[in-house]
Formats: sequence, structure tokens, C-alpha cells
Amino acid sequence: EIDVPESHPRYQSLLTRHRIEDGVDRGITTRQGLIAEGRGEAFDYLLGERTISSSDDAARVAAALLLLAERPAISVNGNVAALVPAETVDLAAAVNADVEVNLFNRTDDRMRSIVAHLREHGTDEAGVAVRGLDADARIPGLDHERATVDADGIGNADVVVVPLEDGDRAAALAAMGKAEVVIDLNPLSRSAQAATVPIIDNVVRAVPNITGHARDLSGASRAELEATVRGFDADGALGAAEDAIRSGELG
Ligand code: PTJ
Repeated sequence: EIDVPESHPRYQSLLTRHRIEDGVDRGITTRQGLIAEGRGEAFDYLLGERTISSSDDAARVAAALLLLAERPAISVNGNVAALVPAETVDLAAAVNADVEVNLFNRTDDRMRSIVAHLREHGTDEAGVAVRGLDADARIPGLDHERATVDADGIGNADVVVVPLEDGDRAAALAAMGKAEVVIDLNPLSRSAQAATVPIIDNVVRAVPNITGHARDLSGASRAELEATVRGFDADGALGAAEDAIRSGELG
């Protein structure tokens, strides 16, 4: 895919950059998305580019919450589509969720390109519904384009996974009474703080990690899943991530 040996110390990070660049070239990711990636990388560097144990715990809780959900949805923006298209489809299949293209900078062209991109990554084969084009519902309290969702998708979902979300929309979804799993590398971001389950990790690691936990928990009873969710301390998870960053122990 890229001409960098796997032994290169920054191999993963270079691969991730390449995917984002490619997303921009294909009209999937915005130039704003490049800036968001840069911000994310800075936090990832400080976290040691690894999944810290509190974030692994949060990923397991997220898996339990998704398995308990009646109508789970996974929100996909231009960065997520570029970075983890196949992994997002795998997660949706593992927890029986819909995926919904939901953009901060919504245009018809980008909506269609991202839906097509997800289909190319096997949604039909996996039996996963791709939503976002109906645009027949609104998130209250946001301006026109950012508020647009599908009634049968995020509109009526009880649990929503929002990777790399902006703070306003994360807060507005939480205000609708939805449980939110937020994946964000910045523990101080408003979206992480609005989350029922914040996962402070790179989306590249977090999405397959939730899927792994979901497979592991697939035989668990409802009571076990509920106990896993109940025992979770969101503020504790945010604090642990901030401590990891401040401690300066790079991986
Ligand atoms: O495709 P669109 O139009 O929906 O736009 C998507 C972006 C991401 C451009 C838009 O939502 C945006 O501008 O987001 P922000 O406000 O820049 O927030 C992005 C957040 O994601 C920041 O808190 C970053 O730390 C975080 N982030 C960036 N890259 C990653 C990440 N978190 C996890 N994994 C990453 N790879």
C-alpha cells in the first residue's frame, strides 16, 4: 500500500496518514479531516500509540452496551470511512448494528461516495444496513446540515457509536437520551466528556478492539452484560487517560 518497511518505528502512523490522504483524493475525507487527524496524532503520540488498559476496559463495556442495545447505530464520517471501513463493517456485523453516514460537512457527493465506499467494504455480504441518505429526521438543537439523520437509523437508535465526533453533536445526541460510545484520542474533548462510554484510543485500534470484545462476550447472559455496563466509571476512564498522557511514559 505504501512504500515504508513494516519495521519503521512510525509505520502505523504513516499508514494511517496515507489512508487519510487517499480519502481526501477520493472525495471522502475533507481537508478539515487532515487537521483533525493531526490533532489526533498528537494525542496518540503522548499516549504512546497504544491502547492503555483503561481504554481496553472501556472497549469491553462498549461491546456489552452494543450487545444489549435494541437499535444500535454506528456513525461514519469522512475520517472513519477512510481509516477503518472494513473494521466498521465487521463491528456492525458483530453487534447487529446499522452503519449511518453522518457528516459534519454534509454534501450529496460526499454522502454518496462514502455509502459506495462502505458497500465496497462488504456491507451487503455482511448483512449490514447502510443508512444516511433518507435524511428524514433531525437532531434537535443543531443547525440544518449537521442535524440531518435517518429516522430509522441514528434518529431512533438507543445506542450510537460516534467516532471522532464534534462536541456539539455529541452533546445534542446525549440530550436526546441516547447512550453514546465516543472514540476520541483527546480525553478533554467535549465529545469524550458527553459520552456514556468514552474510549480514549485511536479509532484504528479501538474499532477492531470493540469487535474482539463483542465476539468474546457473545455467549454472555444479559445479566453479565448489564453488570459489565453498570460497573463502568466514565469519569474514571477519562482521568486514567489524562494521567497516562501527563505521566509522559511513552509506550
Ligand atoms: O467528515 P465530516 O464532514 O463529518 O468531518 C469530520 C471531522 C473529523 C473533520 C469533523 O468532525 C471535525 O472537525 O472534528 P474535530 O472537531 O476536529 O474533532 C475531531 C476529534 O477527533 C478531535 O478531538 C481529535 O483528537 C479526534 N481524532 C482525530 N483523529 C483521531 C481522533 N480520535 C481517534 N482516532 C483518530 N484517528
